[in-house]
Amino acid sequence: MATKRALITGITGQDGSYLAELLLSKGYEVHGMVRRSSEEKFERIQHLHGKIQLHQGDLLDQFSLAALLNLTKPDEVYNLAAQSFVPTSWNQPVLTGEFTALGVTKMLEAIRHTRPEARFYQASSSEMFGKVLEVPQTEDTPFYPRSPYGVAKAYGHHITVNYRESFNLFAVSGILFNHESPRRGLEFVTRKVTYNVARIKLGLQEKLPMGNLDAKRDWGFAGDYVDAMWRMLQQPQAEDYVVATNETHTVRELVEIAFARVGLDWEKHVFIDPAFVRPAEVDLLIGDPAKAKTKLGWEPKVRFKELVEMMVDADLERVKAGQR
Ligand code: NDP
Ligand code: GDR
Repeated sequence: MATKRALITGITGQDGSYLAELLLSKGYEVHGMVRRSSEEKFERIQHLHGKIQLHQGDLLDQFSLAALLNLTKPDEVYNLAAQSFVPTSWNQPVLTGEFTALGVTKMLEAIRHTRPEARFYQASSSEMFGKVLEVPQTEDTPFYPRSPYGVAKAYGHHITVNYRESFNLFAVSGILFNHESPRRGLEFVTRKVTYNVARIKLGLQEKLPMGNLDAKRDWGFAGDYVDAMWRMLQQPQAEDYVVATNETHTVRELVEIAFARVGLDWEKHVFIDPAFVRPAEVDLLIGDPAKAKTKLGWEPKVRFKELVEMMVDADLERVKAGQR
């Protein structure tokens, strides 16, 4: 069988790095789109150097997308690139809309005109459910986004469905709930907690400022979730799927488990700083992955406590080695 080719936007991000590993392990030729930067670090994919091919492009530049599709001729396109941090979306709502919403249309248009046979995955989000209208949330739960990021992702979802129905593209929207790993960005709550717990344990700092400890999330492991993305593109028909663990936990539980892992009492170190409280909150996210289980044969392997402990352990090693 001919080698399959995949193009990943957002390959330098958490999910991009795990997806690239997965596709390489399946024998794919992996191409990644990266933004031009004055300093190219690409830390998350350093270990894949020589195994993947990187090309410059930007979701804001339609021609760069079409050129990349022409060059790489992918069988599968995974659109993971986005402005993905919810609080930033209140400070930069227009930019978030340009990347996270219109960027999807730009990619879909590029596919439609240059590579219509490619299968397309759009990284949609549980943030679209926002002020939830149903518990747990399924593929049929209506959206009620609570941030400019959630609004932009809802646009990305609908335009993906629309291009599938209008132009018969194989385009799917994966509605993924929060997923984390030792490669998670430092500003997201899980990694913020595990990294700072490691620093506190090693005597490098004393206190940890936090926002809303009552917020609830359905947290899974990024390594498990990229496998669901791939499975969606192997189906006979393009459909949308919820990917989640079907468990919900509070930020307080996250903090408790992380501090307990290193034998510390969180209440002696954590304080609430209003700077980390959001203008509007998503209070109770819990996804029902029944369709993914039945149709994709997908199930989460790593559960919440194991995930948090894995991240604390990894951060302890990193901080000891003087890394971030
Ligand atoms: P990250 O923030 O770790 O990675 C985002 C990626 O997008 C980076 O590679 C970044 O590149 C790239 N990017 C941002 N803007 C542009 C642009 N204009 N042009 C090209 N590339 C750009 O996100 P995750 O890996 O965590 O998430 C992947 C996707 O899944 C995102 O779309 C996110 O919104 C979505 N998602 C994530 C969930 C999660 O829990 N992780 C849950 C549901 C959805 P650079 O390195 O140059 O900044
Ligand atoms: P989220 O992730 O907004 O769900 O988006 P994040 O980890 O930033 O927040 C989760 C919850 O924790 C609460 N919280 C804090 N959050 C941060 N970042 N820092 C804090 O100090 C803090 N204290 C409490 C937040 O209020 C929130 O309720 C992630 C991103 O990956 C999106 O791209 C993705 O679409 C969704 O998950 C699903």
